[in-house]
Amino acid sequence: MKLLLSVLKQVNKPSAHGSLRLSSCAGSGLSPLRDEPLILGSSPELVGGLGSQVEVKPAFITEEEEAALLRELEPGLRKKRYEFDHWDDAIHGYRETERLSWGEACEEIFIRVRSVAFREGSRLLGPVHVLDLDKRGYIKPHIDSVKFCGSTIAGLSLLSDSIMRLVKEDAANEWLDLLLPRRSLYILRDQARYNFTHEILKDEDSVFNGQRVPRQRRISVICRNLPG
Ligand SMILES: O=C(O)CCC(=O)C(=O)O
Repeated sequence: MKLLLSVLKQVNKPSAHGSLRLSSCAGSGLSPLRDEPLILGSSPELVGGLGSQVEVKPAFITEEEEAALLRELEPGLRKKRYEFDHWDDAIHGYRETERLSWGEACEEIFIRVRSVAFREGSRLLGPVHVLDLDKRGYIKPHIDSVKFCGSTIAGLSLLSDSIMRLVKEDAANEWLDLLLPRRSLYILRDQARYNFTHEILKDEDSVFNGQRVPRQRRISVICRNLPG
């Protein structure tokens, strides 16, 4: 993980004012937030300007597909301990693994992820990265290594809703908050991936548009392409 992530800086919680409705949360675990916007930003210009470089697709996988992914992942993850102690890590309270081959049900999911997230001909990083965040875990602001990862990051969120925050690297007042419902897919591309830090908020900071979004244990399953 250290190879992929380099922590740039901690940022203070920004004050909210811009918003954009992207799509509905139907099928997620977030019934109180159904039909609320999934992406908020510091200004409508920023949200509009990033356009398709930031996407959240709610209910991208079904409950059955989530269960199929968990069946494949849980036995391996259970053998590892959550790591809390490394003060300089980009992630706090996590365990992780990588997986190259999947059973048929899961492979179908990845075919769908690849077809919506990556440009045709894009060379993908072989193994899928799996990050298991404890309820107390969180991911600090960072930009993924440009040496190892290409222009696109696409992640499925299992087990919990969460909030991903993007903050412009050279202008902390420019930010987006993404509400990631359980079983959604998020995609970060190009500028959003290179010029903004991204982070997953800790449970106590997990508030979206004034509404508390409790963070449980969360597993993310992340696909990336190769640089160049
Ligand atoms: O857990 C997530 O979805 C985000 C992971 C992340 O920040 C990363 O892999 O760079």
